[in-house]
Amino acid sequence: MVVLTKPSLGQVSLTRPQKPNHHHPPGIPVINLSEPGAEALVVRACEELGFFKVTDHGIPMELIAKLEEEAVKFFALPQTEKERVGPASPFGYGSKNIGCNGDTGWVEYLLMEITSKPMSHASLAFLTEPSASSFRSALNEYMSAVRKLACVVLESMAEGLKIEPRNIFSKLVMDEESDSVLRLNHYPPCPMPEASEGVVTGFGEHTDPQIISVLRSNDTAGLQISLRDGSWVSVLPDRAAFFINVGDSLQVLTNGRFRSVRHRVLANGLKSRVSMIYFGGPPSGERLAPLSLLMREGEESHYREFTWCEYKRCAYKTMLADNRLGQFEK
Ligand code: GA4
Repeated sequence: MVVLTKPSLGQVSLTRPQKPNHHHPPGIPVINLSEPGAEALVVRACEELGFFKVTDHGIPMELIAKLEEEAVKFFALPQTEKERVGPASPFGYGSKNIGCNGDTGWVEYLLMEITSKPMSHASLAFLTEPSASSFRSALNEYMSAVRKLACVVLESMAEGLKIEPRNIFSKLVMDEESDSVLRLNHYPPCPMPEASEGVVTGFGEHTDPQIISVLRSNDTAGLQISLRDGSWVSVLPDRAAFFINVGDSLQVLTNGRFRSVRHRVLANGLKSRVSMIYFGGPPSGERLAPLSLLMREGEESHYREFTWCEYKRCAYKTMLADNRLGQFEK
């Protein structure tokens, strides 16, 4: 049996508890992608929330469970073993510190770069060790399945928006050079200090910089999304489903029609939460600007053109909660 020593809260920041929301919280759209008319629901969800849940995604549960099991095994290793992976700057293992500008959370994680070459070539040397071969194969299988799912979703967005070609968005994440990331997060059960009023930040509020994020978690709650009025809605966990986030780059490509959703994760007092997220980004040199196909007559671009590489460079200088797109608004 593995016994984990109780982690200490240290300098992890607290999340201000919000006043109870008296009106009924709106539901999160649940979309079955193979259902007729799914495209229109996808577009509506991207416009209103920038977030929805996908069922009937076709990714076998075994493949998902295998990666979860490997992640749980990894996070149960002694701290010194985990740190051998190397710090997440930007790819590697991180604990409590997020990014490099002072953000902290009640979380530990592995960040991995996705390259067109199988994992052997990727950033984390430990994955090439023979003992890591089952972890590596679970990651590779999961990554290619989830990337395909991201494509199906991006193609249904294009279809719902009635723009062609159908792969106008998906080609950006399918490109050999696409700059995508896989993140495994572990939120250990958190000893709740009294001052926290039961609310400790697992991962602080932010929007994702990429085009699309595809998230899957175990059965532990914690994820919340923010509505336009600034209130937070808790997302019921569903280990069999995937959750889709619109990222900043897709907000730009649609000239603000799709909303890059602010979200955060609160720590749980009792159970640990494990999540795995694929962030689909464009190739480094890709120029991002609103698609002219989507512009109505007389509509002006809300953003100045920039390359993905330029956006990332700026993003890594910001703190999680910052409004990163603000710097690129016209
Ligand atoms: C948010 C989305 C992804 O998790 C991530 C994060 C990245 C990191 O954890 O290193 C960033 C964050 C994310 C946005 C602003 C910068 C960069 C931490 C941070 C403060 C991997 C990403 O691409 O951007």
